This record gives sequence, C-alpha cells and structure tokens, in this order.
Amino acid sequence: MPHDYQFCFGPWNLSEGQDPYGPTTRPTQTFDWKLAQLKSLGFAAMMFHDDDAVPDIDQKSAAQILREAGELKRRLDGEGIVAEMVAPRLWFSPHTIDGAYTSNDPEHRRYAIERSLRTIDIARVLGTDLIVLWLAREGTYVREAKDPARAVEHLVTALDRMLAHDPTIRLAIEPKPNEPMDHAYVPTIGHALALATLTRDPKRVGALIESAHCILAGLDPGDEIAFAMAFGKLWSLHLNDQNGLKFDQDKPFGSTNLRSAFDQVRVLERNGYGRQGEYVCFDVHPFRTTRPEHWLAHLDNSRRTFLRLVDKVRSFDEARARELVAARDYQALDQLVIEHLLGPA
Ligand code: GLO
Ligand code: MG
Repeated sequence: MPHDYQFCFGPWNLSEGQDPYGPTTRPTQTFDWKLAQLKSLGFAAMMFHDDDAVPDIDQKSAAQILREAGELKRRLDGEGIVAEMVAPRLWFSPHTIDGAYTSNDPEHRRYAIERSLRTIDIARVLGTDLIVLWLAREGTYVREAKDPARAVEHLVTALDRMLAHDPTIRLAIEPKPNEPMDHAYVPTIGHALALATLTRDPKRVGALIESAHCILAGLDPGDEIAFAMAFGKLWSLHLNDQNGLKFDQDKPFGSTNLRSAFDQVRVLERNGYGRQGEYVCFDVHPFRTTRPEHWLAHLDNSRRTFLRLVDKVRSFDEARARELVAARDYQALDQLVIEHLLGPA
C-alpha cells in the first residue's frame, strides 16, 4: 500500500556496542560511513547532535562552527539528505556534570545556554528550524541537591534565551523520566507542554515523543502521542521499544509489544502525523551481540514493522470497532484487535 511517511535516524543509531560493562563489539565508523548507510537504506533525513555536525564544538569559534556547518550542508545537499533537527549534546561536557540549564553553578548554566545558541546557528545553516532538547541531566540523584521550583525558572530562562536568539526556530522537548538521572524534571509530555506555556513564545515550544521514554514513565506511548497531537505539538517522534522498567533499551520498533506499536501507528494515522512535514525517526540501537554484517538490520526492521503496521491500521475494521464501542462490548473489541494482528488462522 502506498504511504507518505518520511524516515530518519541519527548517527548514534549506528552505535558500536559499548555498554557500561564492556567495550565496543563492532569497529568504529566514520560519519561518512554512517551517512552512506543512511542513503543505502533509503532514509530521507538525518538527525544531528550539534557535535555530530561540528565535532569538538567547544574548541571552535562561532565563525569556525558556521563554516563547518556550511561544509556539512553542502555535503548533505550533494547526497540529497535533509537535516531533520539539531540537538545540543549537553550531557558530555565537564560543565554539565551537575546538569546544564539547571546546574547549581551559574557559570555552567551560562555555558549550556551559549552552547544551545550555537546549536541554533548550526540548525539554521543546515536548513532546519527544529531544535530538540533531551534534558538529560536536568534532574537530581539526591532530591535535596536542587530546588525543583527554581529548576523550572532556570529551564524557562534557557528556553526564552533560545527563542529570542532566533525568531524562526522551534524547540521540541524530548521528555524522559530517568536515566541518566534518578528523576528528571521534565519526565512526560504533560510537563513539557506545561513548561511551554511559561515561555515568551509558547507556540514555538513543542515536543518529541520517544516510545521507550513513555514506557519508562509507566505511560502508554500511543496516549502520549495523542495528547501531544491534540495540542498540535508533536513535531518529531522517536519510535522504538522497551521491555519494562529497565535501562533505556532502544529496541527495534515493535520488538517487545506489537500491540502497543499498532496503537502508536493507529494514533499517528488517525491524527495525520507527517502532514506538516514531520518525520518518523527511529531512536533504536543494534543489540550488543549484532555482528558488523548485520549492522543496519534494527533500522530496516523498524521501518518494515512500521509500514506493516500502517497496513494493519488501514485494514482494521473500524466500522465493526465503532459498533462494538457503541455496544460497550470492549471484550469483543479486544479480541477484534488481537485477531486482526494475528491474521488469518
Ligand atoms: C536518550 C535519548 C537520545 C536523544 C538524542 C537526541 O535517551 O533518546 O537518544 O533522543 O540525544 O537529543
Ligand atoms: Mg530519543
């Protein structure tokens, strides 16, 4: 069945297998190699951290950053690849050990904001107006270590500085409830959209939803997606899967819970995701056990599963579902979904 979805991933999604307990299991690859893989898979766009676009960004002047971003833009144009978004990587630097925008150290908060402004400059050169904010270290390990109400003020200050820096950019907050922090300050889509209302330009602050992050928050990814879409605020999407409350697994889409994946796709279909140019991104990683020759399978498989589920959603007997809803026969509705997913006996 024809579809009109456009797909993307980031260079970090071709990861090399390291985890906190062991080193890489696949050879290190260059950015050029990763770009070539994206092309070979037929994906339309790439997501970027600021330092994926301009390596060693903290060592470079603003002019040099712009120059290198310009070189990258020419390469992407030459390959016919779009930059979907740019995200400040605010969790690697010695200046962000205690958080970035919410650090207790004012110097470090300044660093985080300045770096985010450079990210915006890069995004403009790469031709995207979308800045993604995964607020990785904005939270605590020890609750008494920070003032959570002040943290909201710090976050709003940072968002306002970014909005003022460029009147055309949009900020998409990517909520995640934990990891690396014990508790994060913006754990759900509701928090993200509430935060938007306190900024100088709420209509330019929206959200990116990642399936696994919803599961880690004990929430239903499809409901979170629907909530953001009801506000017109779902500007990007990281589809993947997660087996319960464990470390952030970034499994292939549908790998753990096919029915939840079906529900996510159904919500996207029913609410017209992609019609404003939004991309379907897969924030997935190969398993550590994956051999180099199977390096791309998790991305290809996620897209295959997504497209199979688009077909499943479009062939679902919605008229019958409406009758069952009207009759409050949710028992039969439940089985209708299960048998549709199972296919003919
Ligand atoms: C981690 C996040 C991360 C972000 C990426 C873009 O849990 O999902 O992968 O999506 O850094 O900001
Ligand atoms: Mg993500």
